[in-house]
Amino acid sequence: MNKQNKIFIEACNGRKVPYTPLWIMRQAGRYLPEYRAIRKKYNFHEMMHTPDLMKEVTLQPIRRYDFDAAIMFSDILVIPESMGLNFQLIEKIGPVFKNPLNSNKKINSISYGDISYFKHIFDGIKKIRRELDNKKSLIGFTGAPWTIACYMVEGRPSKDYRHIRALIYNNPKAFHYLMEHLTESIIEYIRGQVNAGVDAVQIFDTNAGFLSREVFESFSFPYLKRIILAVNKLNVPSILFVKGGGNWLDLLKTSGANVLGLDWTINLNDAKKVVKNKISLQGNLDPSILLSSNNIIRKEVCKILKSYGNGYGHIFNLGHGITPDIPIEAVQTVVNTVREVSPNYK
Ligand code: 1CP
Repeated sequence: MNKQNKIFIEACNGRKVPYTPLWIMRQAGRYLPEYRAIRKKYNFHEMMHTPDLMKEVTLQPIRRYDFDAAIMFSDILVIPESMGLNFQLIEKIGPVFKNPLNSNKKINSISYGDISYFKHIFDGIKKIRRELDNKKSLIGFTGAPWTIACYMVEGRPSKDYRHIRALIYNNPKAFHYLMEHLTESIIEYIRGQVNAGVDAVQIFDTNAGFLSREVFESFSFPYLKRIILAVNKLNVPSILFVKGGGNWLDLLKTSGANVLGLDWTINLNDAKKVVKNKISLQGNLDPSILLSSNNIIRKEVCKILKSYGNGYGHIFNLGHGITPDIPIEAVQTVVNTVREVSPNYK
């Protein structure tokens, strides 16, 4: 079956589909008991870089929920690792770098990522694509240069990312040097993902909301556009998720992305008016709703479907990642409701 028959890809391109396809951000993660069982035996890096484990964890949510797309199990921080900056995942903190870029000298010593570092990831993609049903899509992904740079400079998750924000003002040359090296490395990494078999590429700019619109526009957006152009040249849909970018849709719609991922702070109907049906929209249920009763979840999922309304070009998703405390039944309620109710809007 060719790519055109995958419902997720059809929706990315705004074409006719029988129901609204869905997948869930961070669907391959710790809310799943089957993920936790594997995670007990292996560390995060072993899971990312062992093709069979990567395949297994990627397919777990598809087996359980029959989502329309699988997202490859990996992390945005493999890019810094390919540049020689390693991190460890520390319980209750998150990713922590041993040697963050906390001086101009360290930033200026950065060079392009080593593509051979991704070999096992590309092997994993090939294995997943062989086992995944042809009607389902495999989403590859990357972090945006800005979001990745935040972790490299700060060295760990931060409440405000103020050191890298200060760098933009104090040493824009060093900042651009880092962004340039990230952008080129990311483009090579995406090429490898697409060659290995991913059907679409999502770019996560999770930390964009820490910037003013003006700074985002000059210091992050140009790099995003270069990456999107590179994805588009590879003939797979590009999905841009800019967390906190709901108020910047007039700008984001010029990114060249086929799909804009939205967090829950914007109404889908308002967003649809801005993009005028030319760009598909992905989102945007608040993940915290999944901590409520099934009745409430059902009602809120219906509201999202109604807010997009009639027509194509909607991919159902959460407005951000699912958290480990969310009950597995809550996700089943989302899936059932989307499958049952969304055909009414087609
Ligand atoms: O088992 C564990 O303890 C690992 C937790 C975990 C998981 C499951 C991390 C560490 N990363 C991942 C996988 C992951 N990360 C995926 C895989 C596929 C899926 O979606 O199912 C994806 C797409 C990511 C992307 C990612 N990593 C982002 C962007 C998206 C987002 O959620 O905002 C970011 C910011 C990261 C960094 C990161 N890696 C891991 C954690 C806990 C974090 C966030 C740290 C923070 O709070 O800033």
